[in-house]
Amino acid sequence: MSTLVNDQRQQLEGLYDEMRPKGLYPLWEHLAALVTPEPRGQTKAVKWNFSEIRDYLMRAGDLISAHDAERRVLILENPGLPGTSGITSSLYAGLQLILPGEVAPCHRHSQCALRFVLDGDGAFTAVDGEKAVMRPFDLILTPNWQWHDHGNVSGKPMIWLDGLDIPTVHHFDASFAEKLGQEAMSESAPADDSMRRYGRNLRPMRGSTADRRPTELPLFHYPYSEWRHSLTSLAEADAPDPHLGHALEFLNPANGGAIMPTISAHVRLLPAGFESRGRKSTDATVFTVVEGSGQAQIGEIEQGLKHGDIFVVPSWHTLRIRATDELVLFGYSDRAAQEKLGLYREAKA
Ligand code: 1HN
Repeated sequence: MSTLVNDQRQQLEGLYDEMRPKGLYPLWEHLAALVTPEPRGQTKAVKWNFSEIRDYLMRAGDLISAHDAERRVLILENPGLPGTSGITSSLYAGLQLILPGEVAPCHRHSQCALRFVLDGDGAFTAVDGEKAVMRPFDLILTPNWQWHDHGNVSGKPMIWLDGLDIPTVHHFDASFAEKLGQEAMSESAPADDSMRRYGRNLRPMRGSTADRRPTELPLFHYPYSEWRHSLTSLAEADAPDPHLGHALEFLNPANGGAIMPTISAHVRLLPAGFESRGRKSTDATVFTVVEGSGQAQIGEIEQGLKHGDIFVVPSWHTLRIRATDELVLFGYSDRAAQEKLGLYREAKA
């Protein structure tokens, strides 16, 4: 617009002033910012450390019960997205604490959630009345609109990472939620029942009495013992991918697709001394360091990585990872949603 003569500019400004109160704006002043040639989000490449958050969580644990809080969670809000409760523009992350003997009461909502266990052993998440026993670094899903409650029947505090699609649901203005009105749902199946039925790359024949979970999302527990074994096997079978290391995506056994409609999750192993080549993708990703240590270069930002770190790789920021010791990462992103919408892209550097 710089070629306009002063008089024209003045008249346009007058026009804008008149239109503004009527909710009308000139696209030609906004087009470049609205439709960018490449992603230009506000999400920052930040990092938290588990042990620091844990101290604050334990202090919150002295002051409010899981029952009173409904969910005793500290939100990890991205400093680039203040006031949104988002860790990225589409995803939320929080750390949840349940103390021994406590219950987080049963509810359901439109938002999809995953839990990744960081500390403690032996609490449970029940989904539609079926318990999954939570062990360190297990992945547990509570897909949208399924009843879920948590309880800590172990003797130690239990802390996990909650990953939800809250900003995505907010974007569509499609949030519904309800409480069951009881602490826990009555038991509908023995603990780990769906893992026995659906957890081994097989499923009960459709239409048989054994096929009892919702057909579209039958499995909700991916234990560390199993995914770690698969990663080890992959690392023995093949050289690491130059950009990803050894990487495995968690799958929905019903269709071979992502674990939930809006959220994808994966794990990766980078051998000691391995240095990945650069890769960028449109799905901003939340990572946590399960094992080992190293260094991540995220765009222009360098982050040291150690056990318990939670860090963000924003959309279209080139990620390079150097593993000092054998490094194992868990990551989740909105790739599942972007692929459905035809938006997902990645590029190698
Ligand atoms: C939720 O349902 C849980 O069930 C945790 O543990 C965190 C954050 C926002 C909305 C719902 C849970 C949540 C949440």
